[in-house]
Amino acid sequence: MKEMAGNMLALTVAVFPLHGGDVRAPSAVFDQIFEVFLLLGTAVGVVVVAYTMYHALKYRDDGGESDPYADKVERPQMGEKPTGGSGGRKVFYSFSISAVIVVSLIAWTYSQLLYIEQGPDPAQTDALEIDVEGYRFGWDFIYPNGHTTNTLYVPQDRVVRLQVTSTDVFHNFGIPELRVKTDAVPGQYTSAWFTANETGTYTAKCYELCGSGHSLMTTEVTVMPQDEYEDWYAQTEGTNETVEGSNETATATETDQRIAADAPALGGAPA
Ligand SMILES: [Cu+2]
Repeated sequence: MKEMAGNMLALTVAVFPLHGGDVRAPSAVFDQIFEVFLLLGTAVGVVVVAYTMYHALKYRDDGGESDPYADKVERPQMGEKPTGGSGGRKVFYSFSISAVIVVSLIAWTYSQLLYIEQGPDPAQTDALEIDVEGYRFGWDFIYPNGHTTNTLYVPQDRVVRLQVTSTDVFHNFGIPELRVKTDAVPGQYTSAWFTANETGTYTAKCYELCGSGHSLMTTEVTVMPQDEYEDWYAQTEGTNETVEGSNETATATETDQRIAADAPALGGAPA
């Protein structure tokens, strides 16, 4: 029976591939990790502080001469080891409960990060593959039909897989809001993935100091509704927003001008 249900599920997934919107976005995963740690951290803090306060109050020196616990506890004499207690039961419980919490947190976080590392099953998702090329100082995005842009256009609710490389020095491509970040190394491709559940404009940045224009090495990421994206993509066939060579030069020149304007000390000769 269980097996049959499993087969049915596999069949359903095979016939109807997971919609990008059903995939847990990296941003949701990281938000959840943050929330779990915040919640547990707060709980541990509250327990520890409350326990400390309670005992500080209970055993405080109230100025009285007599020891109200004299008949309840046996105080050790100087040089004598304390006796009594509960045979280390409290220590045992606190150690084992802490160990269980810490080990399960590590295991759970690790499994979440493995998911981020590997991404959703490619057989079950209709991912959009985009090549990203970093150069001093900008980004080229190359779509499956060969179309190249300097702004990243992606559809909403679809898994986007990036193959990131560099044509000159080390860069690092990241879109903070979508929780994507990966190295751009010349001669090598590194992959990253994300899904954007909301349309809008995000910012991609370079996260590896790569020269005087590094801080200006930002670009826009535009997330469009799926049908709008299909329309846009259909009319990109055979056209390039960045013509090989000429536009890269234009971008570089533009960046140089921005550097010169923003920070004369960086680009220009000393006055
Ligand atoms: Cu860079």
